[in-house]
Amino acid sequence: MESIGAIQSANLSSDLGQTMPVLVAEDNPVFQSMLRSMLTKWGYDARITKNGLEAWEAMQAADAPRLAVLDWMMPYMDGVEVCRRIRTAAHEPYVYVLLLTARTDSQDLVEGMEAGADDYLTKPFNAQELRVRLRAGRRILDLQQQLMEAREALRVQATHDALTGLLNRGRVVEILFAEIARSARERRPLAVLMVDLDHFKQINDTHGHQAGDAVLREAARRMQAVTRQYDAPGRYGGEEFLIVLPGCGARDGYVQAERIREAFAREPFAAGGESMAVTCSIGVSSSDACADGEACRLIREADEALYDAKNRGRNRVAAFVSDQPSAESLALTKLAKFSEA
Ligand code: GH3
Ligand code: MG
Ligand code: MG
Ligand code: MG
Repeated sequence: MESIGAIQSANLSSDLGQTMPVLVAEDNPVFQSMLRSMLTKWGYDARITKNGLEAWEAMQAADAPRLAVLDWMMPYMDGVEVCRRIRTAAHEPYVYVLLLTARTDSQDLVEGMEAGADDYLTKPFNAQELRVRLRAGRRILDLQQQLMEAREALRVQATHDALTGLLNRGRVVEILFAEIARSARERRPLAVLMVDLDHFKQINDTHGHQAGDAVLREAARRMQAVTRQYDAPGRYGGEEFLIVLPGCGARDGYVQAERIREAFAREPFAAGGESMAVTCSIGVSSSDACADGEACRLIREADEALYDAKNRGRNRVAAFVSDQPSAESLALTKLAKFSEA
């Protein structure tokens, strides 16, 4: 018996030290100060409000407590209504609600629980009972937290490339579709870059596959370092990367591609204790006035431009030039000739 009691109190004392915020809504000053001193003693950060309206306002804050002890009978708004509002707002993370009441009728209990309360305690209550019920609430919240973290980890896994940490092909193409729709709506330009490492097979053959992997990671890091936060670099295939540049026309896309090319060529890569020169070729396509559903065209044109950059000797940027070149694409061709010279 004694050992069980000892284990239980050891468990309970673990709620000391962690100051978990608890929202308290209680209009009676005696209960208010009682709750404040009990919760503080148990290691909670008690945030006392004096009525339902104050409690509901406190729950709107970004860092609102996830554990709430609500008195039923209060002026302005009762605890059941606060609870109903919390549930209607479908708070995430979940808010665990413990209702306090002097009512004992089982019909009252039904009403309180139906409003979305998780638990119920009748006044006057036993302090230890409140303490263990709060602990039960915390266990539920911990489980929910773990569930949310697992869900988030799965989401990251499903949308990111495991080797480089960049967006994966599915996600970056999805973003391209969304950004095309947005730029069609907002009449903003959009550029797409297709980046391909030069002679990457040789790197694998000479330094081994693991060094090749390290080069891919470093390539991803350099691309991220020079792209804006709202640009979306993704791993399109083995050593090919697709970058969506919202708001960039042909010229801005070209400049951005040059920046990436330069970030590769500037300094040798370190992989597997060795240092090696790594370059990339980049194809640029763009649309000044996107029409919905142009994703395939932009990818194809970036690919064609990339092919052109490879043919012209690698470590260079090429912009897609259509059969009927616009003044801007002609200027870009000149710019490309100039930077090659
Ligand atoms: P080019 O300049 O024409 O692009 O030549 P390349 O050698 O880069 O192109 P190629 O398509 O011939 O070879 C790409 C190589 O990339 C072949 C493949 O083994 C390698 N590769 C693809 N994915 C990975 C990966 O995840 N890790 C490593 N280490 N190598 C990869
Ligand atoms: Mg009251
Ligand atoms: Mg390659
Ligand atoms: Mg390739």
